[in-house]
Amino acid sequence: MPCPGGRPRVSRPVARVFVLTGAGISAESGLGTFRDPGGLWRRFDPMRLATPEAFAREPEEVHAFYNLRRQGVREAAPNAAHAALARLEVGLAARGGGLFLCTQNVDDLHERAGSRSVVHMHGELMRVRCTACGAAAPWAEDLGLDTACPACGRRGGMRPDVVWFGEVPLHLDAIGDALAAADLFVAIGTSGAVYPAAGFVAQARAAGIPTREINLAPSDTAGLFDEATYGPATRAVPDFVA
Ligand code: BJW
Repeated sequence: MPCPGGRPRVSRPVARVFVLTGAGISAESGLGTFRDPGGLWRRFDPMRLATPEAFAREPEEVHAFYNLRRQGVREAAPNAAHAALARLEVGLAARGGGLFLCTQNVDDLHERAGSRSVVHMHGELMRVRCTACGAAAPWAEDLGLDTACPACGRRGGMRPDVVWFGEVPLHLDAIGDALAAADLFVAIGTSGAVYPAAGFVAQARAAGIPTREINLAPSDTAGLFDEATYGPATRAVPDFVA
């Protein structure tokens, strides 16, 4: 198959594509990013809302923040960039290859655009987890101190099933294996400010895997990419997939 997105640095067929997405891919669906002007972490202190310590100290404040975010996700619709990645998954599979779609986003817009396999390394806003028994379950409604765990019945310990600062991201073994086996690494709409995801491009480079950035503007790690396209995701991602 032709190489999506231009000439690879190492000449070999592109069959296994590793795509890392960030908040920028959902920006044109109306979901705010974190670090752009007006972004969530410009308006709210992440240390007061997105750490386990913050949840232990001020659970009601944390619930209110995530209830608002959940409402935003419910009201948002996937955009042309999400749809293009769903098409890429089908196209690569038809050619005997595969897409490993790893998202830092906690929204469900990739799934609603038709992507069948999505790895949420920072968890999912539309799921809850019980801090008492560990059970996790789908949850699209508001969450509060009075919410009972569907598994153990305990109240007061339900939290959004997302990964906060200081917590270990999810699925790191599968992500590491997929990255090592990839023929192309593509980062879309992520600032490269948060680790370990920000380190994936360096890992890919060290393994000789060609790398491409698609973003509105150069990210913090832009210098590590072989190729880049700068523009809105709804235009740049469909162009890359075509
Ligand atoms: C567009 C666009 C358009 C706009 N089209 N593009 C020093 C001090 C303290 C901690 C650390 C430290 N150094 C490292 C750490 C660890 C820490 C970290 O990285 N901190 C940094 C801030 C320095 N990391 C962690 O704590 C992680 N855990 C960890 O490291 O565990 C240890 C461990 C690791 C591995 C193995 C074993 C142990 C956990 C990080 C959890 C991050 N959680 C959040 C919140 C999730 C829940 C929620 O949503 O509320 O995840 S923070 C937030 O940032 C969210 C995102 O997934 C993540 C990344 O943000 P993203 O997606 O890049 O968004 P932005 O806003 O930053 O960028 C948007 C981009 O889009 C921009 O570039 C725009 O240009 C672009 N864009 N519009 C295309 N239309």
